[in-house]
Amino acid sequence: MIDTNDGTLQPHAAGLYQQHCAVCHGVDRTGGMGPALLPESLERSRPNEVLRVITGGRTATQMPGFSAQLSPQEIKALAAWIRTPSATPPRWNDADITASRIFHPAPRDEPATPAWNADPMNLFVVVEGGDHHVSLLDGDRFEAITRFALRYALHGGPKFTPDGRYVFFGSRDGWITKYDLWRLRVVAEVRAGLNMRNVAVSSDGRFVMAANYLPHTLALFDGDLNLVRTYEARTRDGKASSRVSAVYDAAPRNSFVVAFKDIPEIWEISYDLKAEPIHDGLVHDYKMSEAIARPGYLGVRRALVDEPLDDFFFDQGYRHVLGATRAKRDEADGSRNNQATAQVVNLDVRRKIADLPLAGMPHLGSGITFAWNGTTVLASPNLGTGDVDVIDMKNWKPVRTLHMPGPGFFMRSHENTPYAWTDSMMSKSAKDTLTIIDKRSLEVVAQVKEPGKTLAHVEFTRDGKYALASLWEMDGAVIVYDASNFKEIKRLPMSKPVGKYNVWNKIMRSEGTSH
Ligand code: DHE
Repeated sequence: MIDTNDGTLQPHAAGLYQQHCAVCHGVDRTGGMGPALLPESLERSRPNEVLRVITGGRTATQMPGFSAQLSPQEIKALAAWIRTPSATPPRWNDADITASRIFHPAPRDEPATPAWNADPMNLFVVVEGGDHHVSLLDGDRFEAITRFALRYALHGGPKFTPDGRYVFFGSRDGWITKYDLWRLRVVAEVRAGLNMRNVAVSSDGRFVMAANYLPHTLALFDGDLNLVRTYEARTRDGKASSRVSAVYDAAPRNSFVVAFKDIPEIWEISYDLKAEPIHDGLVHDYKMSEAIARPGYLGVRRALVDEPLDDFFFDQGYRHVLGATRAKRDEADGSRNNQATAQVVNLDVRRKIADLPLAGMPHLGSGITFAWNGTTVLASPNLGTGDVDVIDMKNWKPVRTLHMPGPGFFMRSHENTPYAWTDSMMSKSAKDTLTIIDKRSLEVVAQVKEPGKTLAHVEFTRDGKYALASLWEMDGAVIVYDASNFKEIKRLPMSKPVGKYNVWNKIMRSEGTSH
């Protein structure tokens, strides 16, 4: 206990942390066997949840409960203290990244063939958030090939090499894991940052890029997760730095495209060896005399936009970035006014070319595109209004707003099905419902339900004949539906299956799946 200014005795939270927590979560709270406990890492956890975990532990992990060793007052003090910034800002530089790399060389004489008998292009990788495992499913027989433990709190879609053999997973704590789907083993791991958003794999399989919140960096690796270089997420004048919203691979452009949470820029980083030298500024602003000519290869090409983009998406040709800026939280009461702004940026001319007429909180990252009525449309769930917005991508005008039973997070379809599926997982009353939209009529035609449970995140088989959805519960399941009549075919028990990813749909960049 320590004396405070007001004369009360308060538990010494920093001391309690070093005594009870540091061994697993790191002396500087950056993580170890347990996850990082920095304010940035805890942003998504409610205060009561943190108290509950310290008191009672977390099932399916090595986190024990501390109710026998610590008083409720001490637990409260600890829970509050881990939300305060560290006295010295945590460091994660190139040397730390390099030192964190773990590499498992291939066993001698390892054959370059799958160790199982299934269609390697119709596999599903299922991320099970309940106990931090991944299941590999045969997408023809709907049977598990293997199940393995991975890093705590994976987030974002795993990314595949173009041959479909290797997959890269990213965790919120910054770990990237390269896994060999054919030989069923971890190949390499590296910690790219302390708090990471997502990873992207170049379409030629040579590079992996990680987008970080903490530190404000992008990290570029080769295909075996050796660090190539980091990029500081800074404005051109170096004055402001930013968290990175996300990075995606823009295959037809041979480049990575990046947006930022705090600075109004979009970056394009080309991995094309023949990339033209670039001027690190704006095309419409371009003056030869001021040009900073640099080799274009792995250089940063910036587009300045009106506002930072929190969430973004592309057209199928990757000429346009469709981005949304979420309303900032009110500093006094933490509320949002539920308004976003959305824009279309042309990556060739590197500037905004249109506003997107989307109110509420469009979740563009989960959008899909498809042909409709002689044009191509974008359909995107909306976390604010709960509607699905359909936009004509020729003129960026709204075509239809479809009312859902509640706000949803994910939307999916496939070239071979006339239907798109979306969830309402953000709604208390409708989280158990998947809504099915006919892409021809733009009408809702059916719903499937798991009463009282959370049902979300659909992915199709390679041929589009079956839709797999997550029963998003600790004792959950992946449910397989016939995609033509929406009847259940099979259910495979899983521990809170978060997302599932079909190798073929991902490497072929199906228009109905995420990028
Ligand atoms: Fe995600 C993908 C951002 C909260 C589950 N999420 C993504 C991507 C981004 C993103 C930028 C695309 C990365 C990729 O696939 O390469 N997510 C955000 C947020 O900003 C947000 C709202 C707040 C946050 O703190 O991160 C957020 N996301 C969540 C969740 O709460 C979810 C539901 C549960 C979880 O596990 O964290 C969640 N996000 C997912 C999933 C994907 C994802 C399953 C991959 C979707 C896909 O089908 O590709």
